Amino acid sequence: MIPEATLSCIGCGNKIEHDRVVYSCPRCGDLLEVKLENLSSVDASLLKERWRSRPIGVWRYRELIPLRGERYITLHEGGTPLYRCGKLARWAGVKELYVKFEGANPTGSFKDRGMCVGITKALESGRQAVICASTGNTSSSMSAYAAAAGMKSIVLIPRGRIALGKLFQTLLYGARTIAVKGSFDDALNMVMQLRDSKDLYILNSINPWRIEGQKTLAYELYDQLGMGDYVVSVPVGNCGNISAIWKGFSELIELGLLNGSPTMLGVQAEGASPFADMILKGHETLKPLEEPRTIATAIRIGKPANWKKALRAVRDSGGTVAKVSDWEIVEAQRALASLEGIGVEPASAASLAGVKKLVEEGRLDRDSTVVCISTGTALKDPNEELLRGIEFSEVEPNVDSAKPLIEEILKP
Ligand code: AN7
Repeated sequence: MIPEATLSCIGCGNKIEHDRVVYSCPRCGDLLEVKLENLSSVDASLLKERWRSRPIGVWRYRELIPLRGERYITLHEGGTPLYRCGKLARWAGVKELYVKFEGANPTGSFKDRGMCVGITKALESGRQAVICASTGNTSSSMSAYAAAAGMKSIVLIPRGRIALGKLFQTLLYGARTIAVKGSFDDALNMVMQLRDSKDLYILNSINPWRIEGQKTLAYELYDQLGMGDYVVSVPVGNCGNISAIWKGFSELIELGLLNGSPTMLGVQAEGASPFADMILKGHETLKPLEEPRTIATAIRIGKPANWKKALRAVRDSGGTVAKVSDWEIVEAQRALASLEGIGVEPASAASLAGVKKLVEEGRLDRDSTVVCISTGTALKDPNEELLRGIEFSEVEPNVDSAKPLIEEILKP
């Protein structure tokens, strides 16, 4: 029932024993992935039966997450709602639109899916501390899961460039936090230079076990929607999540479970779009961006570590990419909240903004069914800039001074 697993290099195919702590191919230096062998010979109907007996969430799918299984660290991640959004479908100009609300995870973002698996693996490794670089959500999530697992955690964040809510969470859950006078890319570079430490376990998304947790989003879509002919729109920063979701779909296809073929759409902010630019220009390699800029701080990333996996996700699924402006992101954030009651942070709104933009550009069929991945909750980033142009009134503390305002609002 449980398939064999190896760590496999996406470049040269080198196979490594899956219990080794290693973040890139020792032979060629390329990215590693956890490879489930012979999936096509697994009894998929038996698998489905087991899944059905468990609540929806990351661990429902534990047969396809090849850990030792002695102990799972969990805060009940995954199992997030999938909303069917008629008003947003009209707003964006497509036939059908769903929002997968990852903000409902324990620390408020999709990172928890990968972190529960990553921290479980970190415990298995016997190392004493976990470490990551982060634009804020990874650090919040890692800090919480390290607390749950009883491990030390160390976080490197770009100083002054992460949302207040995320800084608060990271500190509150107890990570030792180091503010780097530089960018996220600088911080990640620093973390990677510590890769040979025998005390530290790195939990950025170059760690293939993070991807193993995050791929369960695809499994959940299969369980929640049943069919597979949809466009999945994902905000792209370090290129981990889009790669993970496509890995999940690929495995379902290999298992013979998925009817239809999902298409991946990767959305970046205009000022931080090295991945989208690579694809739009037809380049084969990514050209890093020195000074990425966007209001969506979570995806303010100039040198996405997982771009090769993401390129595969877009190409193999027949998908594409989109670039959206900060204002388009803010508009999408407001539409999600005010039309459907779904509060997301700016980076999360990029997925919806990208769908609207592609429809306007004639690159996405209006007849499409779309799933927008909303990666994190609105409470992460309580930000005056994001409220610009939204008014509220102040009155004296008596009802007579409020009445004219209320009458004004109630006017047909
Ligand atoms: C809300 O937390 O990179 O393409 O350090 O927080 O997998 O990087 C966050 C990324 C999308 C992009 N939406 O995902 C970090 C970090 C939100 C995010 C992304 C992030 P990847």
